[in-house]
Amino acid sequence: MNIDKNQIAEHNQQLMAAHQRRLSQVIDYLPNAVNIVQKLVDFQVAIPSWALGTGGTRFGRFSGGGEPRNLEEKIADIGILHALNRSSGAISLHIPWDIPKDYAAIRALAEEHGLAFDAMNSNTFQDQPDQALSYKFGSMQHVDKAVRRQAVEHNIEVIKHGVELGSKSLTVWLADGSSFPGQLNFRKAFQNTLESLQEVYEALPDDWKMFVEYKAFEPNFYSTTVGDWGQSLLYASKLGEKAYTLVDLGHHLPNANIEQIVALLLMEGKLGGFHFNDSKYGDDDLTTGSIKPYQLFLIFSELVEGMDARGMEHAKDLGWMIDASHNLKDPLEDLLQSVEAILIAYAQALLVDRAALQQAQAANDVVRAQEVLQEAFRTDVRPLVAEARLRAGAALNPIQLFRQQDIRGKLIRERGTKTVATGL
Ligand code: AOS
Ligand code: ZN
Ligand code: ZN
Ligand code: ZN
Repeated sequence: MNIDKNQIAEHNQQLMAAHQRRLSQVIDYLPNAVNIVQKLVDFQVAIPSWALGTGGTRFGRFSGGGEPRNLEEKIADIGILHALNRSSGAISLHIPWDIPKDYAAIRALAEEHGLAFDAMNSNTFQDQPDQALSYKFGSMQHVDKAVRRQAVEHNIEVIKHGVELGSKSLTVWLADGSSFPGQLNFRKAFQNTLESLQEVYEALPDDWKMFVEYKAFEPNFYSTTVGDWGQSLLYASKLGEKAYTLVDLGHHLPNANIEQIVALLLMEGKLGGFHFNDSKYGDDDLTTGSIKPYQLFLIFSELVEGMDARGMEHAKDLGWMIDASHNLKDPLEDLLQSVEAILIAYAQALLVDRAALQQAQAANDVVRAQEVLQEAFRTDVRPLVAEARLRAGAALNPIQLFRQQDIRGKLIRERGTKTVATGL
């Protein structure tokens, strides 16, 4: 199942006149529009292999059909996304859900779709059928050294798979923690985890990064051993210069000021990557930008300001990924919406008049500072995002083309209605 260039060209032709009209209105009053469009073309958001199927909740799962049944089909799905928007040019794998049987073939397939291999993800939050020791009471924090050793070895294994594929980073998300007071000695749990992470860090190639992802709660409900950005930063600082904190938007306690967290991590040179999603309550993993688009913009505003201050390249120097689950929507349509929301927030952040904001801050002009931010947030940048797609050879309206071509219908006919994508 491939989308060919003619289908995209035909679709774009139909929408061209309306697009040009909307674009010319925006370009009229945005002096740096051309610049922004190029930055949008360059910006790529990785898609995790586990976001291509229906996630469900612990109460049930309602399969949508046509879901990818193996790594090859997952790559094909992301190939579809990337053909439609030219902004999803990377895949993030999860071991053991995505163990490649033939590295060369998998690399060639990804290349065919223009996809790179983003961060590798390890899994010590589940027991696998052939596993010797259980992670029921944690992995890297475990009181038993043999369990910790098994978790370390698994992570080293994941790095090896990644090296074969050309990935350059490992994301470690640990479910470790406790559900009841007294269950854990916090200090020992921290030290065991640090020691385990150090052993994995030792095995990291020189040009790799390690991302330490934090999460406030779930699956553990009393304490999490990497529970917030302070704990993650402690680990990353103690590990060394190849270790960074990873921010998943859904992993904070309610109302946390994520934009401030991002600003300070960037200041310390310790922000490594992002998992985008949105939520109203906890780790809901809803479509990015569907609940709190203003927060997403404020986060991007800090990212742009902080990265520029450090001379970082927006598109290359942080790992950008979506981490979401789909209970109701078609996963591919949901991912198209998420990527669009990310690009919109990024474009709005690029619009912020930094000089005016600095002036307002220096003068304690609170009203002006708010005006400057909201001027950017309230600008309709959708024509710029669409123009970036047009220039990159993608579709002006990816979801419309996805539906016109009945891509889900074709996938269902090819793969069947009762498909369960491996993973979450
Ligand atoms: C879990 O809550 C984290 O967000 C992980 O980043 C990710 O969802 C998990 O590793 C998927 O397996
Ligand atoms: Zn995550
Ligand atoms: Zn999560
Ligand atoms: Zn999440």
